[in-house]
Amino acid sequence: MSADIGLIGLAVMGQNLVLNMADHGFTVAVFNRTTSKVDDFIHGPAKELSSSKRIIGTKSIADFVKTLKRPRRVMLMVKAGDAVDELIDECLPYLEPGDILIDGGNSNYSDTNRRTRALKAKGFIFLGVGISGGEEGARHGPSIMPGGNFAGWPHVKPIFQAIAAKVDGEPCCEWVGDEGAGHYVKMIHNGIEYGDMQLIAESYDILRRGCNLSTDALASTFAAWNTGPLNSYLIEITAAIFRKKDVDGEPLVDKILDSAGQKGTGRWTVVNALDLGVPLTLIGEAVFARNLSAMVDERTDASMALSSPIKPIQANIKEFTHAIEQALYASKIISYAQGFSLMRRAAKEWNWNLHFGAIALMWRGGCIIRSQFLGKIKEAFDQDPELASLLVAPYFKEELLKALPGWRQAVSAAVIAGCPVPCLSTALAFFDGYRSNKLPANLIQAQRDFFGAHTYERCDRPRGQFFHTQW
Ligand code: 2AM
Repeated sequence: MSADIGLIGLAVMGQNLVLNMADHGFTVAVFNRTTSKVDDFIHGPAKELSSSKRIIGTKSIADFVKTLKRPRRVMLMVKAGDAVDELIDECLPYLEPGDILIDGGNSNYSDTNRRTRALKAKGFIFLGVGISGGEEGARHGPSIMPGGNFAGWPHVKPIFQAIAAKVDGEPCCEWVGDEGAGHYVKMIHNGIEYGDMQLIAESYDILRRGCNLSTDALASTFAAWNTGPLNSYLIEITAAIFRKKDVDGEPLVDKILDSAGQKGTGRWTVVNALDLGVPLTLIGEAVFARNLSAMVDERTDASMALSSPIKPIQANIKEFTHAIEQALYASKIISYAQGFSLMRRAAKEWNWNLHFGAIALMWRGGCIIRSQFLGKIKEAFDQDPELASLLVAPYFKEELLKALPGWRQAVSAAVIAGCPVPCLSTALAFFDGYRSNKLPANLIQAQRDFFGAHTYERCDRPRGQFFHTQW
């Protein structure tokens, strides 16, 4: 009984988390269904740490559980879905009430809601923990978003905060909320990541196909953007991608097939937004843009039938590049504002006490969307935790209004040139819609009343009175 925590599931993320925990002085027991992977790990990447007994390999769940200190902390890093339920069922006979099961995989928050409740009823503590940062993050400091049964938090807090990324000395790991809140916030993180990536891709497209910029010039442009308000991991790696040459010396990015994959968390985010009635337009467009990109053959046929649209953009490239930077920045503000609005709505729906400043801080380092910008979001929520939308926070309001002329210029130039900019343009449409005290929904209400007697409210009468007209 010497291990501080046990981890089941030795794929790369699992392995790297174990190494990270052991590096921070924790003793970790490991198990994997295919037990040869335990040997491979113990004799491979974990060799040094296992010879000093920091990492203990086991070959059965019974042996695995025997090595754990009480209350036992069992972390699962396995494929989301049935595997998690199966493993929980396999572990339970060896555990006792008060032991803690932790799901660190990419589970759907509704599964985590269900598991937290079911295990609580049996006396066990369940935590659903979102982890972001990929393989590198897991090894050297991920962003960790814990939720579930709060009773488990004190037992894992020292471990998770030790291994998480740090920004200004603060760990990118704080309690998120009850039941599936941790996995929910991780899902939103992934949705925002879809949006950020699509915004960057659209900016690239305008500059590459619209303005005919070389990949070297693109690399310099993105590197310069990375020193300003767009400073972030994704902008940084984008500059590096543009610099990378293939074996023949040509830019590698030009040779990569333009068909984007997805694992589904972006889609989950958008489906959830539709269910909760929150206009998450930017991430929605980002998911659809990936869908459209994947229709490679159909697009190829259509490009011949309809002829490709691009007309060169004639502009002062320095000024125009700055306009795109502003469009990208403003659209990013819109996307995060939409994402935080969705979380606020979800918190109400499931009675989660979400701290939005803490969430922004968790994303500030370690994860894929990490950026300076998230520090500003944290400040905005620190100043006003009840903020209705980031768009009306004093700092972001100023930033949006400053960026607006460049944003309009970039979007309209893209539209005229025929460069598809679904996310940059939906962001602008949302901004203009959000700040309109008149939208054309009066006509929609008239139509609904016309064909279906759905009734309407009137501007010149109090809310809540409904009228019907014989049209
Ligand atoms: P494996 O090595 O035996 O396949 C990522 O796929 C991780 O999840 C791997 O460690 C894998 O174990 C594990 N995994 C997937 N399905 C599982 C299941 N039903 N039971 C236990 N582990 C599972």
